[in-house]
Amino acid sequence: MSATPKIEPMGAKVPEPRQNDPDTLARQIVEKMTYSICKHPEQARKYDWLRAVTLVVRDRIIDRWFASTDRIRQSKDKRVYYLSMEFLIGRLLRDAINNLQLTGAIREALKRYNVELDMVELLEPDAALGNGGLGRLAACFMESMASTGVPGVGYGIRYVHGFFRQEIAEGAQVELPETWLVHGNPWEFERRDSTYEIGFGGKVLTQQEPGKPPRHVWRPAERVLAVAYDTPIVGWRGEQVNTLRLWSAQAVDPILLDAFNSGDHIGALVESNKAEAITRVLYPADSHQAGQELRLRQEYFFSAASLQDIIRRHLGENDSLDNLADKVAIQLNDTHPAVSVAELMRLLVDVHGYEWGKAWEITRATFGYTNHTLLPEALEHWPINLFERLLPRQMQIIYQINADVIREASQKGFDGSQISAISLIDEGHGRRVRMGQLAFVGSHAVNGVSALHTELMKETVFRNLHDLYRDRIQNKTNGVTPRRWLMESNPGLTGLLTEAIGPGFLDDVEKLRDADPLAGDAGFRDRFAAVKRANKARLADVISDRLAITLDPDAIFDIQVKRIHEYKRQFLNIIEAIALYNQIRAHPEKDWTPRVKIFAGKAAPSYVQAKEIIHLANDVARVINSDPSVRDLLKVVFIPNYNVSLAEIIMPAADLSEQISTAGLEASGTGNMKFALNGALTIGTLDGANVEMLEHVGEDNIFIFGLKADEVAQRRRETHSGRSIIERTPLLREAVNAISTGVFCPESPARYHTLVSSLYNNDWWMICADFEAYWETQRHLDELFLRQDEWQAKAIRNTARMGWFSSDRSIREYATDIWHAGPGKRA
Ligand code: H2P
Repeated sequence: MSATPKIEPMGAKVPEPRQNDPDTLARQIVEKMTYSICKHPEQARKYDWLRAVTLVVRDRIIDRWFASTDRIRQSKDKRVYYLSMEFLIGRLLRDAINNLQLTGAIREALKRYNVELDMVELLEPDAALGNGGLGRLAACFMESMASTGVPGVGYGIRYVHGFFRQEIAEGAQVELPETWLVHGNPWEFERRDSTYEIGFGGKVLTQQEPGKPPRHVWRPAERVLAVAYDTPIVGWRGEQVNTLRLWSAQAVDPILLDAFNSGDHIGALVESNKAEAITRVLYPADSHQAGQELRLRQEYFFSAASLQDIIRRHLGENDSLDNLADKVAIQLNDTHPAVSVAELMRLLVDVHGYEWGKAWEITRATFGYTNHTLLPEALEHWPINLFERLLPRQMQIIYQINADVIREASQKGFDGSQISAISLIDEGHGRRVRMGQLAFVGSHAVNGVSALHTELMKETVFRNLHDLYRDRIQNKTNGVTPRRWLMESNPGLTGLLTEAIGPGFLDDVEKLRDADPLAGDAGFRDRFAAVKRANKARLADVISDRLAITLDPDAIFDIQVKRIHEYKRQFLNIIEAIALYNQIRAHPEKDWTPRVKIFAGKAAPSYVQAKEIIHLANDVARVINSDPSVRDLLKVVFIPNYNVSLAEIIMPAADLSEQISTAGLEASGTGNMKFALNGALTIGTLDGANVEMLEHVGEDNIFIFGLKADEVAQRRRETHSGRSIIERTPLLREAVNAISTGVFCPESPARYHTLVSSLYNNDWWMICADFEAYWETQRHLDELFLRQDEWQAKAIRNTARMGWFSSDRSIREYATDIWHAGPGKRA
């Protein structure tokens, strides 16, 4: 037999220096339009242009993708696998064009056909495969791994319907399905050759040979196929392209022909529907335990597929799994993929014949776990009977891990209550598997996402596990990618900074520090303010188009955008808006600083209070915006359907960023970083990463108010109530009365009864407790805004000092301290 001839892919070794001049690009766009889309360029519709441009850019990415994959394979470097149930990516075209530095040339090329690049970019649907901060962080991390040269692969789920589309009907949130795949997805490549079978249910057979440990064989009752779809993630300057691999579920038999032929046309499809349901919809709950069987199926499905894929790749390049932890780091993004710990143990012990102790050593050395929240309702735990029915062998393994952990704790002298806190099984609430505990014990490193959050993890949720494994918890403060959140979303500021301090900050964002002294330069301050004003005008246009509300770009743009949650306290912000409204009407003679309060965000469909907060914001907006007595002084806006693309317009347009969570509850925040990087001042509590922002930007440039985390905990222990505070605080009392007497909803005056009574009763979120401090700080900011020189100087210092909050820095820390991988750790 003759040897297989070696065929080099085009451009794989040295990415062929494709011509990137506008002429070549223009010609190639028309070529794609003709031969790939089959449209005469004169008949091309808008979406055809999007597709043609994407395909031209994609060709350039593929060259680099091959080169990166080859380089990683040959170097045998350790790979990093980021397992995440959510990747909130947004649009990819602008990101790719920017990172390949093709923006100017493509804009020019399209102009030849009278097509605007901006128009084309706006047509791309957002890939909204995530709920909020956790999913967006995963997307920033993917981009930063590619930009910093970490050989990273993201694993997740290819949801057919991502995060729901939010409409506001008569003030209330309505959820509609989101359909990002209707026009096809030119970024993804289906990989039929990477298809795995995933089992559910069934039974475990135990084989016992004399003198040997028992062997367990899982015989699942149900099988589903996991099919891979790959999306390239282009790093800065296109030097490395990594892969995001998303799994789609399919039935092993697409149709049961026997059933179909006997006339049962619906029954013939039941199995395939059941299989495909696994990856059909993203669960729209952020900090709430979803609790349904489908969710556990999703978690196991993508964990098991990813592990099979990782092991196949490893065994293709290594003789055995003995060195798995030297070549592979797997990061669990929250507890959602925590079942991977039990699954890897099953694969090592049952399938690859490892002895239990050795398997545990490999497993622990391979996994790292990131915790993103301390909220008890978000810590996943599954009823034992559900877990056992769906994953019988994994349940046995969890019991065995638990027995080992409990033995270790007893040997170290832990008492009964400490052991029950450590146990992987919660005996108190109808017996449940605790996924946080499983992820913790199965990982060599456990991290929080800001300094404060990490300390609180040690003191609260993982107190006893931290006592047992003292070196395991470490901190990795979140970050955001400066490519998307500065260069792409704020070209005006990027241009100004490049002129002023040179382009060095594009490669190393910490060099923004060089702009710090410019806070003292009046000319620079004016130009900085002009950029901000233009960004505010751009947002005002969007709001005018969507909501027919006219805004004055010279007013303070005071913005709170994020998931709607009681602990994030949009309610506090709304109450302050009402109090301000009352004061402006009571004292029209005062010199009020014009202010626009902007809100956006989605509530989990089942989260009643959060939906009421959205309703209230819209009711308040309607009344205030139609009251001529405050016309130019106060406006309230709720922008529907907050998503990544809208955030890219909002972040650069803020004067003031609201980061006002009840202290101790926001693990980090990342919106706080995006705003400040774009020159907004922050009003916030001493919570999450605000604490480190204070350290970096300096106390004169950030506005911190309110109770601290330990004070909140103390008040909660003292059964604090809001009633006495409301009674003694006239501003608060009037605002709360206005809500409870139906001023904002005369058609249904009792609408906010529950929300208001939550304030009077326990004031759990410390809204009443923090109101006065918040109000005072806001009035101080009103005055400051009138002194524009001072305000702009502080804004410049924010931009200049936020470089540390780049996700490149976060990724380097993960790579060094947890993964032992990346450019600094070449094998
Ligand atoms: C969560 C935390 C944030 C954190 C983010 C990423 C779960 O995001 O609450 O404080 O910054 O993860 O670590 P979110 O609330 O937006 O869903």
